[in-house]
Amino acid sequence: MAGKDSGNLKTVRLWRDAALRARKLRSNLRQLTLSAAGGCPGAGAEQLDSPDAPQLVLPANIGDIEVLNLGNNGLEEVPDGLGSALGSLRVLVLRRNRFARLPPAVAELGHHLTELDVSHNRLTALGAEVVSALRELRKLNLSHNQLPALPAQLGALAHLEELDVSFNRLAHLPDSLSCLFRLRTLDVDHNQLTAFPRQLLQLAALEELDVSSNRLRGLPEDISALRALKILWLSGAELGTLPSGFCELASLESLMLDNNGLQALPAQFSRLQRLKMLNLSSNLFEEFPAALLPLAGLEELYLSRNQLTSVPSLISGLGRLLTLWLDNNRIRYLPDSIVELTGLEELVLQGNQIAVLPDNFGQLSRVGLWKIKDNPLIQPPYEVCMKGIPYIAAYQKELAHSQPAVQPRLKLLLMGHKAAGKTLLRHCLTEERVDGNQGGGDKEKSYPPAAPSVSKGIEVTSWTADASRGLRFIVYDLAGDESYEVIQPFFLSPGALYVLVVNLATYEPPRFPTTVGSFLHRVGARVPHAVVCIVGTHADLCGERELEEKCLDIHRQIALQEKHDAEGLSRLARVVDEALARDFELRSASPHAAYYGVSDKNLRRRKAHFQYLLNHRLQILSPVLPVSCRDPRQLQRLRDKLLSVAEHREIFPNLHRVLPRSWQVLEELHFQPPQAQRLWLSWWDSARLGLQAGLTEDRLQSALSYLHESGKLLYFEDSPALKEHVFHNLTRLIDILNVFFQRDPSLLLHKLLLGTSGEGEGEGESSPPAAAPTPGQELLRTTQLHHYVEGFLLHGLLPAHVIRLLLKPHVQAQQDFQLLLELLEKMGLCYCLNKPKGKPLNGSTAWYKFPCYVQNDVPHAEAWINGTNLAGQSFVAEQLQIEYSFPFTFPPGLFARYSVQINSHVVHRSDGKLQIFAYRGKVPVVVSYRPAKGVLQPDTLSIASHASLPNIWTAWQAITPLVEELNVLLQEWPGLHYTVHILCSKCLKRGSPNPHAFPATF
Ligand SMILES: Nc1nc2c(ncn2[C@@H]2O[C@H](COP(=O)(O)OP(=O)(O)O)[C@@H](O)[C@H]2O)c(=O)[nH]1
Ligand SMILES: [Mg+2]
Repeated sequence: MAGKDSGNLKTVRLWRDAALRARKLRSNLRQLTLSAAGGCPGAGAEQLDSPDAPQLVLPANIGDIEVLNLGNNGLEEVPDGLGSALGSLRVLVLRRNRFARLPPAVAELGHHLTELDVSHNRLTALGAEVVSALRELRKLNLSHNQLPALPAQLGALAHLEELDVSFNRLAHLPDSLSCLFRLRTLDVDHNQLTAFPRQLLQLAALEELDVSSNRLRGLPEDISALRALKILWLSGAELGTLPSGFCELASLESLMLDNNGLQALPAQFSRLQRLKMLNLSSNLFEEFPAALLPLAGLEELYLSRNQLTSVPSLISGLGRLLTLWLDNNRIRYLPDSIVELTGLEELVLQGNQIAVLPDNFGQLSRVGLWKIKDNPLIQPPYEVCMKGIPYIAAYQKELAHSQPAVQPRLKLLLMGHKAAGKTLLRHCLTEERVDGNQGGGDKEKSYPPAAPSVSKGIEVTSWTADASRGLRFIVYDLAGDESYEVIQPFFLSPGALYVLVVNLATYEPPRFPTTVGSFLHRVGARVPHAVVCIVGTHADLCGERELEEKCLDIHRQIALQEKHDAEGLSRLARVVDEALARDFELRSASPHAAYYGVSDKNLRRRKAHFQYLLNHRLQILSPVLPVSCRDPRQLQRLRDKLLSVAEHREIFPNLHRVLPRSWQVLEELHFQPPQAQRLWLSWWDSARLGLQAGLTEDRLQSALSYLHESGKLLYFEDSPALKEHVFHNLTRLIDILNVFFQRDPSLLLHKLLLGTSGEGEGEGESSPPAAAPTPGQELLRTTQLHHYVEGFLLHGLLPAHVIRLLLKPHVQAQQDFQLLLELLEKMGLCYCLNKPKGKPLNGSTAWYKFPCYVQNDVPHAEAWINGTNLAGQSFVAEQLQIEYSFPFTFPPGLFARYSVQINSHVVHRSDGKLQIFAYRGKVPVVVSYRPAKGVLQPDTLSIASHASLPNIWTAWQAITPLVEELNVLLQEWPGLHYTVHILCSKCLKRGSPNPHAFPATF
């Protein structure tokens, strides 16, 4: 049975065992496999292009051969003399050739042939004489052909035990089929039947039947006649209902009923006591089918994509259950008894409405496949659930230890173009109310409280928006300047409220893409389902009419952009659908077909991703909210609006998440003086705070892990260099990041000069020596520093001691400084040029490279003097190139981050603004970013290498780790659409202007 969409491994295993058994039976036989001369296995495309069908010549003395495999040869005829030469043949395999009819020579083998495989050919008819000659046949495979009908003579093959006619064009089956008394297995799936064939009801020996993907529109009541049936596949058969006779199929073990518009099961369904696997996905069940509950032997149950709202507590009676899929329903809660299903290995709950998981959920410790995404979880909070069952167990244990606490906090992100009015808006919103009614003021402006800082850039503050309810916003003011592109994405996290700020005074319709559109794309790519509200500032500078028109225009263009994107995605999803409908064989017939050579499985995965993208659009709250920062009443209206959005339980379940009191206290302690001011805490410092919060050390890890996941602090439990430290002071960290991303040369120089002025008193071992400088020395130093600033802004290069000068106001201790550099590397913002792997530098100056600053268009060629330039080489050796293409939006800063991420894999690298030359061992690699040129040429990122053809494998090995690193980075952008292609250098050799792109499927 081919091409099943079930994801159920057990059944697959069953089939594999059966196949193995068949092969074992054959292994005692004398076998021969032949390939056509010149035919090269795997090069299917080329073979199909050649005009002449290949010819096979049979070797002499093959009279005693019992198994002959002529598969995969592009044959249209069998070799001459086949019938007479093979007097002992029992098994003939002709699959994957180009036969249009059964070769007449096959008839001559009829009296001894027991197995014939003609699948994956171009059969449009079976010769009646040939068929009736095959009277000894036990196994016949005709799948994946173009047969519109089967000859009546088929019914005369009295020994037939297995028949596969799937993936043809059959609208009827011959009546004579009812004579196949010995038939055990029948595949008729993916044909054009319009009703269940009644002939089959006579086949009392039938154990396995697949009638999927036919428009049966119902089953006969007397289907109960098929008493021996163990495996029945009825996927996508438009059944609508099941007759009660269905429940008499008492031998059934595996049953596929997905995608049939079923709303209920017959009451007697519980008679199917032997059922082990049941797939009811993609139906219309609104209630959990109660008739399942007595099926105590059930091991796998699939109920994905229905409309269930609850799960009965009696589900615990299904004590043998290993696999339970309930994703994409409307389930609001799970019964407490679900934790009794301790044998569960797969539990899939994604895409429901579950807010609270039952107590003792952590008991389900065998669950290895766990999916819970897209649920409004508050207890345990989303961040805990996402990390897996052990983390849930730790949370629930902790909650049992200490009281639950609700902590209404919400991250609010202010985004928008430079000078949109974000910072003033933040000040006005968070300052005590101008009308004076709300005296008292907010003492906790800065979160966590910290020394006032001079730097501007990204800023984070705390705003107690509703003191009576303790509701607090953590406000991130994301600088609009392009230089912050690399770090901005770090702050875009799920569950935040996004406020996109637009300056209405300067807004003009043509500016929509840069001031609104691109920001929405960015947020959508990072947080697909984010809640965005649009605030228009500078309302006081606009006339009433102007205000209205501009707000309306923004509104209209957002709708247009959304429509355009959704249509684009739907179009792409349709291409996948069409490719899927065409079937793998046809898809592989021409390299110009869409999704050439891509497997059905990968196509379905791709389709699921499109579906996900289409279902998870940004939630943009309309209308545009105009505000003047000079008008207290308008500001108050905006405050009220933001509060009402935040408190909307459906939109922000996060706000109501339940925490163990100890975790909450731990968090608060981290942000209290004196530790609040420090840049980081050691694990031991944190552990001491933990004890104060009532957490013993063994329980600290899960608490810190939660605080990290929810963005309260940074704690890298998996980094050897950082795991002993807790970075709790985000304000200071962000100030430090800002230092690197303000690209203003005079400001940088100013900071460096400030840094040097206090030199000598610190413990700066690597800094140049400094006595009291003379004016001449002063000048020299200034020139030198100027030089460093230039180098930084041009090449992104800085030596460690100059970085120290820059950070002087923020970081004093050498230890802090080292740690900070580790952190910057971990975040993927810079890499050390000359640090030997795993060893400290021997006294020499470490140089750091910040790829986002590299300005030179082409990499410097120094690194390539010993090597060879790829561009000049591509015609000599085979070029291997993988290209990622981003039709909607390219993640800002991705190239720079990627550039850091690959550093551990390459040597002798040389960086340009858009290109990196490097070596992997001795093999050259090139990474190139090509920004979009209009709509027709999207952004692309490619990874290339080359080698001579016999060694092409070395090129593959060279680029594979780089491809993997990119895939890891791209996982940070779940809402992003991109395609991956392997480019064929042969096209270039043949003089084609563009290489052909084959879809890559990893
Ligand atoms: N008249 C007026 N000026 C505003 C308003 N909002 C911001 N501004 C001014 O616009 C300029 C840019 O604002 P700023 O908050 O720094 O923008 P940011 O770059 O988005 O943070 C500043 O001079 C603000 O004073 C407003 O509503 N009305
Ligand atoms: Mg600002």
